[in-house]
Amino acid sequence: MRARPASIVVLISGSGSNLQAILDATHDGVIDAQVSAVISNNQDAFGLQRAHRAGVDTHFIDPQRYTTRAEFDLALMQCIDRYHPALVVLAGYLRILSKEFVDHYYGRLVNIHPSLLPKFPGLKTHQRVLENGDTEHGVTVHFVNAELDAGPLIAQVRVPVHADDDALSLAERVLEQEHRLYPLVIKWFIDRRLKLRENTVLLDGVALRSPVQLAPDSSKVTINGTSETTDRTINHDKAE
Ligand code: NHR
Ligand code: GAR
Repeated sequence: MRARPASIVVLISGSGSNLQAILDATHDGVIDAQVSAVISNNQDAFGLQRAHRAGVDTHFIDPQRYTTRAEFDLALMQCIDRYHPALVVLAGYLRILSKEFVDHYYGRLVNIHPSLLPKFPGLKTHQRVLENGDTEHGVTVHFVNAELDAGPLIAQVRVPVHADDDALSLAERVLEQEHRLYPLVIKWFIDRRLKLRENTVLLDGVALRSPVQLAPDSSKVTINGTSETTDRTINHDKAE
């Protein structure tokens, strides 16, 4: 038991639909924590309105006011640390973070990336998947390190690519899965089932040899190649 609910700080740059899924899961008691602040590098991010509506503190930190990335990231860290977060969540945050920032939060900083990492790090993933002729695409949640989209992988959902897909239809199919996967992984972390030790991801004390796979259409999860019915992982008891 914690004296107070654990604190989560979410960084966004845009629409904030993943933020919304996280806010919903904290309000429903699925995630036993509160989002204590939402911070954006973009004043017009719709996610700031979502946070405001949910009664969560919001901050806009203006990159233009800082001459270097290091200074901007320092201001960001100072803003975040006032909230003593157990976890810092990147949810559509579009600025690369300095090594200083990443080291400061190592092991409690996660990102959701719209591809099956290590395939397609970086931006415009949906378009690149189509151009590459892939028949499968998906989403990955990972711990963040100083290398872009190359931190230790936690979990994925795979989705099919359809012959008539464009980047938008594909993005929608992936986003729907992001909204399932991210709250689940955050719940694991807050429940202290998910940890980073050295560079190894542990779930319930078991080292992951490959990212956990969540089925796109059921609550089945596959851990190190073994599938489980997910009483333990998904049909979690909701907090009263
Ligand atoms: N920072 C570090 N150190 N490591 C990661 O893995 C990070 C990160 C910061 C953000 C999210 C990431 C993604 O999921 C993320 C992961 C921004 C860019 C980028 O090129 C790339 C990947 C991600 C986020 N940003 C440009 C920049 O110069 C700006 C692009 C823009 O503003 O449109 O920061 O994909
Ligand atoms: C999501 O698809 C997320 O995976 C992606 O941006 C979208 C944000 O949507 N993130 C990146 O591409 C990070 N570079 P949201 O603002 O509605 O959550």
